[in-house]
Amino acid sequence: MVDHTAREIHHQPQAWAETLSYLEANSSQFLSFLAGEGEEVIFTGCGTSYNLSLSAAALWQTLAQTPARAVPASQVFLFPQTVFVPGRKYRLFAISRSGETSETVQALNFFKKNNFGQGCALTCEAGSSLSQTGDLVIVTASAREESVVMTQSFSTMLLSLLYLAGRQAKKELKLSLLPEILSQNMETYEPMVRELARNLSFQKFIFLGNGPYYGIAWEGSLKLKEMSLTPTETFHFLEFRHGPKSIVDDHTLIIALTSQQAFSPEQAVLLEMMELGATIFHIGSSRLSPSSKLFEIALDGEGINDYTLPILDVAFLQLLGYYRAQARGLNPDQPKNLTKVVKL
Ligand code: F1P
Repeated sequence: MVDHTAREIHHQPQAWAETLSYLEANSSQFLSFLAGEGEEVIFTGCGTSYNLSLSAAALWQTLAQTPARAVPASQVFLFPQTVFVPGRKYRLFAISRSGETSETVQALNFFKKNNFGQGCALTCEAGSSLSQTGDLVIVTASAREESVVMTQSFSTMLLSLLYLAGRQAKKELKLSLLPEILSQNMETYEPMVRELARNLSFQKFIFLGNGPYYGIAWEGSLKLKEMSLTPTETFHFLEFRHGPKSIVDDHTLIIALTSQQAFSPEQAVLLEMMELGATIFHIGSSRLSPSSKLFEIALDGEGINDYTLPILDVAFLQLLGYYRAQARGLNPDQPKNLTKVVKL
């Protein structure tokens, strides 16, 4: 039975390709927005769209070399003094698949009403409330979803922000290679991820990521939680040593998103956790030493770097959540307690 979630996870390469064409065709409009005033860039959203903001901020600051940070939409209007400094100008990216999440719409309206700067609405839904408010509106319609949980919408909207950051930085990221890279590697590694997800002996799930991978780790953590009703935790790699590692045992699965920049210290953490009994699901460019407690996806080659690898990682985490939900007899299309949009 092909359900919405499975179909949308597998549609990501096509959504990416179509969206890159859309971005290229409208790039002059987007780049003129970016040329405007704004000392710092704020990315905001809720749930998955906040996780997206975490990665987007890390990628943006690195590439565009302007200060960038991620803030949950509610904080924009509940604690504005912790987000904005009076007198400074900002650029806000309000991110929402539906374009109807109350907090995100309220955040963009609050930002504009208080004249903090220019606001961009990034959504999959043309004509949504959010899209009526942005000074700039980016609609990734190719990533529209029927599912409750966000999958292709997350990676496609993040890819759009990476595209803009790369254009801002005048850096050629070869993003057009990514759809085929993802398509080939999903076909190669999906069976392994499905086998891992079906192992119901794991009781603790820890997600680790650094820099732009940290938001991806949070997103993988949320996917597993939403779809399979599994408690999860998320840390920066080395933070995990400072106490939380106390819970590691033979029933612990660590999902590790290593980087090219900090692979050596990340690898050291993983070797230590394997000695404590953990099984590792590793996605990265370099390989760890073979082990019976290691499931590994190695992604390397042209077009794969610490800008693009975070976006490639997320599809495998979506598959982990999807297949564990199935293994637990749950319907990923109808996650317990959740609705497609949270309207207050
Ligand atoms: C945000 C969100 C999702 C969550 C669920 C409810 O949606 O909180 O992150 O997974 O689907 O909505 P949106 O603002 O991006 O539409």
